[in-house]
Amino acid sequence: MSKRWLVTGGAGFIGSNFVLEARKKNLAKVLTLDLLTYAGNRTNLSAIEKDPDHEFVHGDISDPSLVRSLIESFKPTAIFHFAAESHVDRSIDHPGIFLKTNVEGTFVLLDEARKYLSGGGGDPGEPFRFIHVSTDEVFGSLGAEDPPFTETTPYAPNSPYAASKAASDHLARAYFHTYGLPVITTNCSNNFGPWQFPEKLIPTVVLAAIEGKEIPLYGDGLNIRDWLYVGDHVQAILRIHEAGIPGETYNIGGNSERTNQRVIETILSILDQERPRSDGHSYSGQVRHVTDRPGHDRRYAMDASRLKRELGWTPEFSFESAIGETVRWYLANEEWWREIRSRKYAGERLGVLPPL
Ligand code: NAD
Ligand code: TDX
Repeated sequence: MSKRWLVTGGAGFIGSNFVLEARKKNLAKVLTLDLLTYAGNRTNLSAIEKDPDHEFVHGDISDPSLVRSLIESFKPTAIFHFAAESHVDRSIDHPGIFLKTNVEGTFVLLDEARKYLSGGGGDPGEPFRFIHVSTDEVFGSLGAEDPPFTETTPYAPNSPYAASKAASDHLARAYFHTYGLPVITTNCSNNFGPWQFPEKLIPTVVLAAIEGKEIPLYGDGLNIRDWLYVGDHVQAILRIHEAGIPGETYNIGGNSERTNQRVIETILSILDQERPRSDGHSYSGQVRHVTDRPGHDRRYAMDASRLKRELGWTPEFSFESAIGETVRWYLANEEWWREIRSRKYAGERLGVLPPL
């Protein structure tokens, strides 16, 4: 197989969905580099545990000597960079680790890729690509009547997480313009699906509901996110790797704007059908309005028309069909999330964060 992909963050939510798809379709040999922070989980990749074309390395993207030796020995034809600290609430409490991983880690990867290519590395038959996976949050917040974000919307990050991702996007851009590193940046909206860590809205709601706990809805519950099924995000990234233009950026979105309140109502009505409460009441009685997230962006919406028009990508799943599948996945994979919940994971690495 001539394609060799170095995937960072491949034990996390989106990265593991990507690695599993790449190996299922035998698209490339894959080397996963992941630090296994509280959000990383080798179990996500257990289906390919014995796959001879997948290798897992436990390590930090901000360690230049490790990254250099992996690039020199594996000789990737592409780097897919998913690794990040990804949770906005945690970035508010502990911004430093977001700068370390998202900014410094991205810098190390870009710089080692540059040195590898400028030193004669690379495969003449396989044009090298560095796919930098980013977010809609770099664009800031929209008002109710504003048009969705496009690739030319100015950056206006509002959280430490968004600022760290914006900084990494700027580095990616600079490495293309200054050194000609063939970087493509993708900015995607909110993902959902299997293996999403139970700190994000959708798994939080499912698990709190079935455990009989209060379901926290921040502020007035009318903040809007644009939801995309993770499998559609993975397909978009594969298509961009195949046909995207180096130096360009592509917005990825589901055209599925929903208030948080509506997302929660949809999940709870699925649960009322699939796993009714023993007392016969609806789960909706467990929802509680809680203190808002500081600096909480009001609305995100992505205009993904460039990706559709130029590269022919369209999402396959509607929010309604994929949310049902996702809720059922969490119901069927109780062992996965119970194991996560039983860990004292967060404090162990960061020394500060309380367990969820
Ligand atoms: P996640 O938190 O589930 O997974 C992140 C992974 O990165 C984990 O496996 C973790 O162990 C690993 N990691 C963290 N620090 C590392 C380091 N220093 N070195 C090596 N590995 C490290 O995140 P996710 O939701 O899968 O997001 C993946 C990427 O997609 C991120 O870059 C994120 O910014 C971006 N993104 C996410 C969403 C979303 O809705 N989840 C939307 C748009 C973009
Ligand atoms: O318990 C909750 N209650 C609640 O009302 C949680 C966890 C969230 N919320 C709200 C905050 C947001 O408006 O739900 C919305 C979604 O929250 P998150 O799941 O934390 O996602 P968000 O902050 O929108 O960021 C996500 O999408 C963009 C990912 O975590 C980022 O990594 C990605 O870049």
